[in-house]
Amino acid sequence: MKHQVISIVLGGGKGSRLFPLTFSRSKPAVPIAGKYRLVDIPISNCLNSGYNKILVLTQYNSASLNSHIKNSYHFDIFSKGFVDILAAEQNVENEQWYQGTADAVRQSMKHLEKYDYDYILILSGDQLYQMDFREMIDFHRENEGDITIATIPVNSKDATGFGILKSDEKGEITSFIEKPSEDMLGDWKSEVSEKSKGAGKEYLASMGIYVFSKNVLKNMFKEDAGDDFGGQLIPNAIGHHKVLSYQFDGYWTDIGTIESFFEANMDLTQEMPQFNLFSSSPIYTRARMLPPSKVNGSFVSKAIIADGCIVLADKIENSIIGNRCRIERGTSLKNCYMMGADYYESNETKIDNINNNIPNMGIGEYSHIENAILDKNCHIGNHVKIIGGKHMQDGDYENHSVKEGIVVVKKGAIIPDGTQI
Ligand code: ADQ
Ligand code: ADP
Repeated sequence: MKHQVISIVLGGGKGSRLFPLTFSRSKPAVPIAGKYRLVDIPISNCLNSGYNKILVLTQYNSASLNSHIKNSYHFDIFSKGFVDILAAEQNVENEQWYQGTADAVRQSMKHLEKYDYDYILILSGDQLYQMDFREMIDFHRENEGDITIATIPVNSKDATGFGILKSDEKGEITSFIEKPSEDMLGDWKSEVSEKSKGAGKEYLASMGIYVFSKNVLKNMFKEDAGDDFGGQLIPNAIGHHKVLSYQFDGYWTDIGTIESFFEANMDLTQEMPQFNLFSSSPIYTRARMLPPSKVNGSFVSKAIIADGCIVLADKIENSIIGNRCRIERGTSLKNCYMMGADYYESNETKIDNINNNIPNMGIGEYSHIENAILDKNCHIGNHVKIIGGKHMQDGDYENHSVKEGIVVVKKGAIIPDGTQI
């Protein structure tokens, strides 16, 4: 009989590292790559692996996540598939929000009771990768694991941001340390492939992707094995359960900060990006029925232009232009992620804009924008100059924030003609 898998996507706590993109929406709903949302990545990996029972756990059940899931994922009734959102809820037994990743799953276990399943697949909501989870589940089954952790070799600089582990020759994990400091790393090198060694990646990191056999997780929750997977539950399991390392050798990146989010998006504009959007395993998202984009008189290089855009710009380089963007003539963009708009402005609204001295949605004429993320529905005027770079101090202002030299213009911001940032 075919085994049954339930997938749980950890949709995020506060998402404060992605602020201001998470100011008015939950982390899974943050737009990436011009037309997707973060949550589409783990969901698509599940669907492409044939696993269609998916729960997304989030602290903030914002309207946009709900509408995205509702409008994107439809299953025929015979498939018994679903993508459901579980937001942290207060109830008689529990007045607190999720206390950590394991606590989020613990509090959701009651919703799982009604389903038949053999394995729980736990995924992070803020990672960019393509993985066939069937191979990981097969590895877990064949090696009779209780818990299997997907792992990847990393260098010493990155190692401090991850759970680092060591395993024996059979792949059984013998020790695990969550986010060690650099001076603790000495003993933690692992045997890795020559290729990884050559790249200086000699530490084996947890990817935060776990397979649990059904009763193992249930029993660990009964024993109160801790609120966080990396901090307590996984280290507590070692020595008591068979915990296996499943080494992954594809592209995988954590996109939990503005800097890593920006880099991952910018990489997609390269000739040979590390993440392949043009693969036979599609990334699913909402089908929006938008017209194809129109470009007129622009020099465009290394750019991704999503649907429904009108681009008259002078130059677009190394940039992602999201759905429904409008960019007027004379304007240039370099190293930008413009997320797009949720709707087109009507002619009446445009007349109101003129009367109220508000630029139309999109970017006006002769503006120049570099090293920036423009959140959705921005109104950026004519002759605006926004030039991010490492010279800038981090800060948060009314209409924009600066993080690691990247300017993030807030959702719906109005940036008048002639503004310089
Ligand atoms: P981190 O990513 O730092 O390390 P964490 O911040 O706990 O761990 O987040 C894991 C995932 O769960 C993220 O997608 C996050 O948004 C989400 N999450 C966090 N708190 C949540 C909550 N209260 N409710 C719902 N979702 C929540 C983890 C592991 C490391 C491993 C890295 C790999 O702990 O061992 O190396 O992932 O990225
Ligand atoms: P996001 O989470 O990306 O910031 P939302 O989910 O809040 O965006 O908004 C997306 C949806 O809201 C779109 O489907 C769009 O149809 C609708 N929408 C938002 N604002 C407006 C508006 N002013 N007029 C018409 N539709 C709107």
